[in-house]
Amino acid sequence: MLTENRVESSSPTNAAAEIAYTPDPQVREEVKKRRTFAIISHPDAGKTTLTEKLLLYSGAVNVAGSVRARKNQRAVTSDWMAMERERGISITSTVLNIDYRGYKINLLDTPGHQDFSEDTYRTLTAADAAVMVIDAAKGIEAQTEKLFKVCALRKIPILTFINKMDRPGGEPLKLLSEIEQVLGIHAVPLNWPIGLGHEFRGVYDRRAKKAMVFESVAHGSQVVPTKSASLEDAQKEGLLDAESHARLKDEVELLDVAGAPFDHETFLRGEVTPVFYGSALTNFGIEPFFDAFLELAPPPRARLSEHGPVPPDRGEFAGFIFKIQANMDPRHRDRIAFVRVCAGRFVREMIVTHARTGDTMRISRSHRLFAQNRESMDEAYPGDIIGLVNPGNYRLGDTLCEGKPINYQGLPQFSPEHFAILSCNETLKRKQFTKGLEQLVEEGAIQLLENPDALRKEPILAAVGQLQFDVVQYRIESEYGAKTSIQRLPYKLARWVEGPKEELPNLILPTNAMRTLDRNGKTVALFGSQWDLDYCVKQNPKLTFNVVS
Ligand SMILES: Nc1nc2c(ncn2[C@@H]2O[C@H](COP(=O)(O)OP(=O)(O)OP(=O)(O)O)[C@@H](O)[C@H]2O)c(=O)[nH]1
Ligand SMILES: [Mg+2]
Repeated sequence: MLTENRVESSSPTNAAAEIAYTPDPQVREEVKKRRTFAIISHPDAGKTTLTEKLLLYSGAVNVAGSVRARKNQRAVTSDWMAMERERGISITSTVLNIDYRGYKINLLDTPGHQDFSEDTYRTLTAADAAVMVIDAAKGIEAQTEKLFKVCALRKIPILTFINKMDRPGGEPLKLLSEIEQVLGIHAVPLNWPIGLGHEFRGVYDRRAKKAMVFESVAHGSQVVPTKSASLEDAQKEGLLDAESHARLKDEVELLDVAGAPFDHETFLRGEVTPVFYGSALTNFGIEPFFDAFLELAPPPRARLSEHGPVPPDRGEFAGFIFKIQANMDPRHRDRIAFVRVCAGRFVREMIVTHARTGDTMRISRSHRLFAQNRESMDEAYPGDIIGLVNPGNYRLGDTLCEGKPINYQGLPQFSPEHFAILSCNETLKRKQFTKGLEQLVEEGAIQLLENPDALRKEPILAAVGQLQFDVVQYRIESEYGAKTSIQRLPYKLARWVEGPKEELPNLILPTNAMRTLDRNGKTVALFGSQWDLDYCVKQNPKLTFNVVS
């Protein structure tokens, strides 16, 4: 299982004292304006659709696209990869940089499918808050629960958007108690749906005490016309008929009497989640949700390094690489390293230290990212995400900084559970094949092993989820032009073998296990079952078998 195999360094809210610093007033002002958050959930709950609508409401796009766009329809911005558009699912996380109501927002749309959760988990490390999307008809689904736990562990504040209220089946009160029971967090509705399913017409904002009724527009591609009125006047002003008005008043009264009030501090500690109902497809409830999000979500906070938490408002720049992606822009065909700025001011042409290697370098090619598009970025502050052209020396988890080198806490690591041999079908395309594979490994799209005892040295792919194999094959063909074939191997577990140097060659493996080497030359044993692994551990008392390297 994925979560059990995840290994992460200590929590970001470690109690160690902050490192000494002098606050920079200009950086502090910029920090206040930043909101960086990830949208998470089980597949298909509507993350990408919600993302697109936030772009629409911020004015970043004029017409919202759809996930499964027909011929002359616009496709969504954040599913930009060919395979994502073909399958109608998100495969890789996307960064979108938007300005809205004076805030600088970095929005991270993540893939829901568990086979791509390495990417989702890494992206979450770059977020200061999360929006958890729930499909109203389906309730809390498995992957949402897992991702919720990761956020809870990192104490990231979570807002809940209950989506697809336009569909029959979502019972608002039941969903609230499901959140509380399954996830163990208090849920406080900050708005309440007016009508359900086909009758879903609007939301009641409990804090502003205002009813909002929306008018639908074709395909939800534009901002929807909205009428609002106080609860008392909603009928008089023609928003609601007598019956719905009476029902809404009853429901609101019940909530006010029965529910605990919302407390912002408790939310920031991750102990309560504000809940919003809406429909990303029809845009009903998007605007009030977005506004509340800006009011509630926190600006960037101190982030843990090996020297303790580093405050964001110091003058010296520091950031870490949480994602690498090759070939985003077909015009450039290069590799972009995504740097989350965590402290200080970044300016283009700045000289920074690469903390892992100790090298210093000048950063001249820095970009602001909007899905696959980019523009030059001259300046950045905590919360921002910079796209750097990666000549090949950056790795996932690396810290870049000014001044005394620091290393931000590491990215989560995963133990692969699926293994396969990948072969290149065309001898003449061997070079492209090797280059493609190397770059996808650098992205963390797949892990690579080799069998030192095999006669033909063919790469062994190691994945957390099998769909990763499909992605690698598809991308090596479409982005590097080499057709491949794949042969699955019968192993289910990988263990990094460690111990005294002289003991390693004495490793005794059961017959249905395999000895391999990872890219750093470390020994990795692959096993067909837990039983084989347990047996092997007993046979080799001087060696240890670790879940990750
Ligand atoms: N009826 C209805 N359908 C919706 C709504 N929001 C999204 N959908 C549909 O649900 C499907 C999945 O939406 P996506 O936005 O791709 O979901 P996702 O959470 O991004 O999925 P992954 O990224 O693959 O995990 C699409 O067909 C959407 O059109 C909604 O509010 N109502
Ligand atoms: Mg998606």
